[in-house]
Amino acid sequence: EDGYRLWQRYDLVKDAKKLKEYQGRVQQVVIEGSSPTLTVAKQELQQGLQGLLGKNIGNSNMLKQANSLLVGTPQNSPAIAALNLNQQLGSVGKEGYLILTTTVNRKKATVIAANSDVGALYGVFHFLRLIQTHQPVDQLNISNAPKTQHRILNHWDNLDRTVERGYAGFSLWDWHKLPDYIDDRYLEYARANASIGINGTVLTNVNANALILTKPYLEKVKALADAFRPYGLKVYLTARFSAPIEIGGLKTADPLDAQVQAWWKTKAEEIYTYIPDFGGFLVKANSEGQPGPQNYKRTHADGANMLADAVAPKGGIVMWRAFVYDNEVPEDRIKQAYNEFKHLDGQFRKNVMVQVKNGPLDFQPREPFHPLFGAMPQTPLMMEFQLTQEYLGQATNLVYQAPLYKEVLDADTHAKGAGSTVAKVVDGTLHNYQLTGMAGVTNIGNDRNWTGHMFGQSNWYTFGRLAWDHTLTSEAIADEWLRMTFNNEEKFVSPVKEMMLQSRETLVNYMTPLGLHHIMGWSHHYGPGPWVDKKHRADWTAVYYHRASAEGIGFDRTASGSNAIAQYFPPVAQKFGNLATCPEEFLLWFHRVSWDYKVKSGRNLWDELCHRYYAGAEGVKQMQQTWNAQEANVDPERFRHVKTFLSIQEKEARWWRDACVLYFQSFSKRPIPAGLPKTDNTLEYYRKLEPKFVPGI
Ligand code: BDP
Repeated sequence: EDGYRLWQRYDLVKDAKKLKEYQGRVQQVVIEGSSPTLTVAKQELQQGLQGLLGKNIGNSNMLKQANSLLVGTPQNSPAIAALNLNQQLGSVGKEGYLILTTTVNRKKATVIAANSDVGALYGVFHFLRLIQTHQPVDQLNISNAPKTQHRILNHWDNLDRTVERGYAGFSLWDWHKLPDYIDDRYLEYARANASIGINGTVLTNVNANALILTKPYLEKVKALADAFRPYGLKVYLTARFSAPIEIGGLKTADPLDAQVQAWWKTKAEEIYTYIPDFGGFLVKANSEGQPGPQNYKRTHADGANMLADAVAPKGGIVMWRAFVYDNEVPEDRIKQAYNEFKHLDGQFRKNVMVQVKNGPLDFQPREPFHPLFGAMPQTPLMMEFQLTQEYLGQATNLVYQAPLYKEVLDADTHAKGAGSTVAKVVDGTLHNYQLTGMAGVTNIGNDRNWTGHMFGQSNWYTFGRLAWDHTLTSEAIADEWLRMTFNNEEKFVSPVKEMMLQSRETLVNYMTPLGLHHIMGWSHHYGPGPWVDKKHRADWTAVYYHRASAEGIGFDRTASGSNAIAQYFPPVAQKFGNLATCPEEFLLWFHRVSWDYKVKSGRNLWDELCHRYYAGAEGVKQMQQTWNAQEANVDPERFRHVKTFLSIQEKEARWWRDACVLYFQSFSKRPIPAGLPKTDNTLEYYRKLEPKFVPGI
């Protein structure tokens, strides 16, 4: 039990009554057509049903008996075509599916029907999930389709197999052995993604290496693309903007230069000879030292459009990232993306999406939503979430991120009045985007359990589920994941789900309560570093963001300060900009307040800050208690793994608490409120403790 099987475990249904019911319902699998994707669907059903139902379910290409499971499309299955599902199928699109309890040839049957083979495969995974989570399957009338088109993992994987901000071992892609050796793991990876509806993967780091675009590497990429294709998983690459110079021998990478444009066109054509369904490019340009169009005094639109034109003939897309900041340190870094992109609205080609991080800074434990959402009605904006926990304790901290993602997706931009949620921007319904998507910077590596922390798997799972359907609740996703990954016993699921749901708020409390941000260790971003100052860029320090002094703490982003709030639509700007209405979780993000400022609890700010830090550390102790009480309900291996990691997390939470409380106390000059225990060590001790190196940078 090392976690390798993820949520795809298919162990025998333990509840005898349910087992009987399921066995009765599925006596035969009928798949009439044949294609690589349908073969995968067949194998999945065989493996899944054999495991879950404890018996070999026969396969047939003809429906002969009652209680069959009929899978396919009207094109490849005469039996499905005869059901006349056209109207219902018309509403589920290319990748959606129907799961229906019905009669076929006067025999009771369950039908999984779709418009494409991959739609049928998604339906198969849904059906298996119903059994895995002990749902009834005798009266099904399911119609399901994804809410975003491009549901894409972003691997920040380097060609030497190190992973930027990766905490789960090395890259899955074994470039050295590719293209000849196809590791089973590639197939397991594709299968896991298909099971949650992920349909694309960017193989390489956004801090890109042009070598990936050379012939030997394209041959390797082709091998991966071929392995993933049956699972509906398309391959994308990152494009280094200066590639025409580095591997093309040109003197410039100016996007308006005809030779440069021709180079990219030829390069794209070459890529499509290897990978006919190549998805397109993801680009980080003019950010953190990466080359880009601004090197030639061109705009992001110029750069994106050049690449878009190169991939357009074959249906490729360009995902151009809005995570930009240049060498000039601005008065407020979080304003830059909006300033650089908003005025370009309408200037991008139709096959470009601008990929925007969930918040305007950088994947902090909590940020308000990015003000670009809602501000670019003519440019499809793609959401970028980070699954890898760069700023969230990395691989040792248990943080279920669904509440973070949901908080952003459900936030109201007011772009077109109340109810203009970020989710509606991203799914295209608000501005009628023709392209839609969500990206997740993965937490996957070659660790046996894939994600380093066993519970990191839940964030991969969540990303897929939310990219498919952002209306799912954090609770529902946790429930599914726990049942599939561990077991269906209420005494396990209910307390552990509660623990997951609390975990993100607990982490915010012990790291960055009340809207604090970017106060972690220098460069590696691990552990507390509120004292970090005097680096070569002020906006890479902590003091730039918290601005603590004897008077108070926080970053004034209202009109009296950087006025970043003006980037939001007026109702949002008013809410955030007014101390009385600003949600407390964003207090120090938007406001600079005195230590004596009274918060909602009735405490002054200093006391509240201390209480939050202590509550966070206490919260981890509660997580430990919850987990320890589950010893009898979990296999010893995974029990021990999580238990050990929680004890690391407990130490780290105290480390954060003490370091931050002591550091901020050196400004507030106030005592730690009565009743709270003493810190474990001195501020000096914690300052020295800050690690100089941790892996995964
Ligand atoms: C930051 C990471 C850095 C990435 C950058 C990005 O610290 O390693 O390259 O984001 O998103 O969070 O490009």
